[in-house]
Amino acid sequence: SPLIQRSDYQAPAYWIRTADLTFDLDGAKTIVASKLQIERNTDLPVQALRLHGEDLNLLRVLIDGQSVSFRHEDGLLVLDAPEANSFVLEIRNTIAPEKNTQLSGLYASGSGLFTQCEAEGFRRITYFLDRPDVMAVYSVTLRADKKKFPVLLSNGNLVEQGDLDAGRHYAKWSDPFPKPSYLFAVVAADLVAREQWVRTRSGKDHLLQIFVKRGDLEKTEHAMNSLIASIVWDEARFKLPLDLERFMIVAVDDFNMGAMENKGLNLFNTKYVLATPATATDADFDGIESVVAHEYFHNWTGNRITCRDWFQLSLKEGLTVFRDQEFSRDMTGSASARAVCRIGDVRRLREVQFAEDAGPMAHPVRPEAYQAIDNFYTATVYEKGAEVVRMMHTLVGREGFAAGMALYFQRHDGQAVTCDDFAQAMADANPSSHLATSLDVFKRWYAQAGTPRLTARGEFNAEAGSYTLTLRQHSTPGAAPQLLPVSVALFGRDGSAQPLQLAHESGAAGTERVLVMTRAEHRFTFTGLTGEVVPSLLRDFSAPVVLDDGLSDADLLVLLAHDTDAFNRWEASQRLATSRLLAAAASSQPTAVDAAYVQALRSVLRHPDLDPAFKDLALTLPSARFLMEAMEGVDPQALHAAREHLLDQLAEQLHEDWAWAWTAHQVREGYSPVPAQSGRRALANLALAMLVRDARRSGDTVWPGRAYQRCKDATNMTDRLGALTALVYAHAELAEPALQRFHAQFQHDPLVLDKWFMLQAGAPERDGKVFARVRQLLQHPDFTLNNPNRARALLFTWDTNPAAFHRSDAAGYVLWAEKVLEMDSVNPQLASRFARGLDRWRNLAETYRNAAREAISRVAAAPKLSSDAREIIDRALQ
Ligand code: B3K
Ligand code: ZN
Repeated sequence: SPLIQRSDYQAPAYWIRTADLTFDLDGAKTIVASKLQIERNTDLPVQALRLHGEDLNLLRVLIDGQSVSFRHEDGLLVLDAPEANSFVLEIRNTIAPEKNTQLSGLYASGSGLFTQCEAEGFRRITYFLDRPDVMAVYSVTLRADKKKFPVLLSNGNLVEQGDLDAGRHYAKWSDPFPKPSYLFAVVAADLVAREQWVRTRSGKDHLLQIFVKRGDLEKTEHAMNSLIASIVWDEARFKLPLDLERFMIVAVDDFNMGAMENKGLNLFNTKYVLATPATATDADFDGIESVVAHEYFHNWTGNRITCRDWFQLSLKEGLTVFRDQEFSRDMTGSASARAVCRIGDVRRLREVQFAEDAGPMAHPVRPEAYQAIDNFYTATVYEKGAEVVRMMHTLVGREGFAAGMALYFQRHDGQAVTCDDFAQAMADANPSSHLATSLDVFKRWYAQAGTPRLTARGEFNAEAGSYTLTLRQHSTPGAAPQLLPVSVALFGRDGSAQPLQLAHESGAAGTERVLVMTRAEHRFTFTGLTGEVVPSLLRDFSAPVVLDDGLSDADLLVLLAHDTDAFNRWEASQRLATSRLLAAAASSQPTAVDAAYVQALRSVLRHPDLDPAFKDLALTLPSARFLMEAMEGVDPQALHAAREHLLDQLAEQLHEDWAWAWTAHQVREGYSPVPAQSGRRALANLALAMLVRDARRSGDTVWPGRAYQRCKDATNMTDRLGALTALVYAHAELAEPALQRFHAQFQHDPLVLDKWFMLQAGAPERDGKVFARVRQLLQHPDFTLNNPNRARALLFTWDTNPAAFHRSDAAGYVLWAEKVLEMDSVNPQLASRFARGLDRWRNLAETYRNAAREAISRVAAAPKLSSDAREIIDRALQ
């Protein structure tokens, strides 16, 4: 397919004002009748009416009641321009939901029918101007067999329902808000709902409903609480109220992503709705809270104001991720738990987005061109996009940001707009901020791909009592300097925070401030210092860059012990680990870990005041995925061996400390997924994993026995899975019986079974056992490529598990190529995601690189490849 360019944007030649749709729903064949009120866009010359349509069976086309001639051109239905500027177009077509394995458009999942229209799924339902700047008011009539499909839902308000002949029934829905087609949704299924009425500040009552399969109702409490909390938060923080009489969430088993913000009718992957303490982990509870919030927040940022075109995707996604991150932080209720959220977000950003930005799929937050838009729902658009919004927040402050949001809604409510419009509103509401005064420099964040590098070097002048910090940014080749907010503090060697008085300034100095870079190089001189200092830069990760601050181990140990910014304190632990791991991976001898580092980790673990969740993060080594980005010509096996060896040493040398940590962090209260409990569980489970690992060396049977016992009698999934993980990751003998028990116990719960697959596919490789297990699991009766969650649990976990995937015998790549092709014939969106497991092949050591190239070329040579997969594969080889 051709490349779509951002610069080619043109307003639509026609507007669709209203869409009156009637569905005769049936899994094998659904009849769609569409009646559209259309107006010609008189700003443009008269031209043919071109409608998108894909996999449709067209029955008839009428304009103002008269049949007209039409033709098909490059997947478009083309009608000669009607004479009238305003007319009614009627179309009748059929579709086959049960054959729709792509899960885009109307498809079957279990015994129900569901839709997914973003980005371009509506055209798989009926012919339409399927682009986000065409916004219509929809009324929808659904007719179906009442027994099979007792629940019939669409966007907006239910206006009528009743029975029809032959065991059929109908429901009429009407949505007063004009919306783009990607926000359209229909559900026809046998479901039950948890319901709750809420009153917003204006005194209006609203009905909230969460629809799930019979039997799942008791698993929806957390989702409902998260929804209510989101409503309250958005009204309090941004004065954005719920504007709908009815807000529905529907859970579906087969879903390509997490969830979808259809107006008033969100569709959710069951993974982000269903949770009980017995079946979901602390992380699952957090995931539900953040995805429910994310989709709810889209109701304003995405739905009330939407995107003009798909290049602007980050307008709604970056902003909405920022909003859900802020929500999750606010929900934690403590400063240290907020920092833990931030660390988690940055960890994902650096593992996934930085890698993306360094590979063949690198693109700006606002991409310039695409072949398949579904390939651009990326970590860059979402997570880096959220960092861009966060930097705006840092530059204008909390109040200023709220003012910018208010101006954005005042200007653009009800419109389809661009990233520029958002940045402009933020700047105009804060005219004296750096954002406004350097808006063009700031906006390079939208236009330039790649992760900037920031080097920082400091010089202390004892005579003058001053410290000069030189900051220099290195953009990727061809890119211009970007605006970087650099949050900074200085610590004395004794760990005391120093005043930050710039040379030309007077007045009281604080101990933390944000330096703003708008050029390649800046120099800042701080005065009034009495001794050497250690700089703490990019606090709370104030800009998404790679920092080279040249700090020594001694400096990092000061920060690890004393930094008042929890993020940088954690970062010090990661930096100490990273330098050791990279050195070990590069050396051919096993490297003995140094006592100073072990002692520093012990101090963190035993620290009387630090939060257990923080300790868990600080004592967790950087992932191999993260480390691979810090190297060139990566040998994944050598890196894995180095990481395993360091873990073994930490398990041994901190044995007593781990044993203490396990005992000291048991949670005795009844289960609740709150940070005060989840942090203790996380640390206890890390300790258990280290103790079971160390048993492999010592021959101890007590800790594996304890872990096995915990697998049996744990009262919540976090602890059960934690214990099982300890056994499986250590390749303990008891892992097998524990896995079997777990399977027997949860075989009827698909979401728990996903964890069972994931755990085995994600285990640290040892003697090829994990890879062999993955092959075996592909044949397991519970495995299927048709369910995206299951495919992801096994295959995506495996192709991001470095040592189980990057094998020196290339067998991993051979399997990868086979599965890309197999998946592509079922579900192209899923296949193209999976295909990205080899994105960074050029960064591998030569033997891996050659084998990877061969596997990618094999996929490229396949006679039939979807445009989704084609784009990924072509870019990989470019
Ligand atoms: N907007 C949807 C993502 C749609 C993905 C289409 N391939 C979910 C979200 O970001 O909220
Ligand atoms: Zn979103």
